[in-house]
Amino acid sequence: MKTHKKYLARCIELAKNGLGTTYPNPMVGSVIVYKDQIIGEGWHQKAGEPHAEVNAVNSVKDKSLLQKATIYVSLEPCSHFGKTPPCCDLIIRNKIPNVVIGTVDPNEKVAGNGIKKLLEAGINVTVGVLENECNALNKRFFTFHQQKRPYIILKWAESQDGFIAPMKRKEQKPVWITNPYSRQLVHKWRSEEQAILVGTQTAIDDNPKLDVRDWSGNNPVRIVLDKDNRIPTDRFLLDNQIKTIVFCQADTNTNRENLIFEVIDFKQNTARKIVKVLFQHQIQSVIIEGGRQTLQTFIDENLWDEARIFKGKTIFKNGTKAPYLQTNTNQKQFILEDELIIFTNHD
Ligand code: AOF
Ligand code: ZN
Repeated sequence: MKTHKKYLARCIELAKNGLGTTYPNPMVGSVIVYKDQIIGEGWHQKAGEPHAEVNAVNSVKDKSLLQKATIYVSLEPCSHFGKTPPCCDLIIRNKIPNVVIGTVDPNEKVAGNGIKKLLEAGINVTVGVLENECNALNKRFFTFHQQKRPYIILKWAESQDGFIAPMKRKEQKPVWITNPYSRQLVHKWRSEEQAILVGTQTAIDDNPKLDVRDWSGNNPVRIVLDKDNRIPTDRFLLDNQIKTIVFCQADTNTNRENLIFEVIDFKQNTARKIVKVLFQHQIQSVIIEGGRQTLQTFIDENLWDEARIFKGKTIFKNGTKAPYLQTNTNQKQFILEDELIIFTNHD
């Protein structure tokens, strides 16, 4: 069991190379072991491209060893024809006698069928090694498939005295509360999520681009709430440059290549309605970066999984109060002089 854990831990490590690039697929890592030596490794890099097991098998130099080897994989090998053929068939075809799996794939198309197929082929299958860690690795993918909504991260920065924006603003520019390192970290976070969401007032006041210019990686899909069509068309968010979903109340706009308008009724359960539409768009994760009202809406409807809050050194004395979040557990760390507090909303 200890050896199994060691190799599964390596699978997780490999899988993490795909953070931010595998959507809508999960991050998966795989290692192939013969006589307690790793003879092959691989991870899933991008949807549409080979799965982890395929890359691991391809990396083995002496393919005759596969018949005596064990393949470790952080997620149940797939049994279906998706964008790529089933990994189970690959394992069976190469006569790999032992398969050790981290956790069962929650995707309805797989969900135990992979394990069944391997067992029926007479393969030794072990399931549930480092299961919690493998579930946590794909918290976004699991939330999406099991709860039929994206994984939701709330993010804001507040001043030492608890404000997210000062009273008066001279120009349409965000007022930075945190230091440049925290700011870069935020861009890294953006690159890790599939989508980023802000409310109307933030779009108007800050004119944000919501891209990852301080980090390398994919730009998330932008999502903006524009209930009353108040956002001026010259704002970056409406520039049609990055895929952007605009939630509005009345359909007075026409979709453009990268600009998609979604009509919802904002009266009640707004957050619930938004996440339902995002699920239909196959969005598996979203980071919500403000403003106060938008963040509070998701908190009040208890539709969030993580809150990442920066507390800067700045003092505003007055302004927009930070959202109200009642919770007990937290992890604290410091990014230079800024305090970062992370809350998780697990039941
Ligand atoms: C695996 N190994 O590395 C991954 C798996 O459209 P496809 O063919 O890429 O299939 C996507 C689904 O396959 C995805 O939703 C998930 O259920 C599974 N992902 N499975 O055996 C992998 N990435
Ligand atoms: Zn597969």
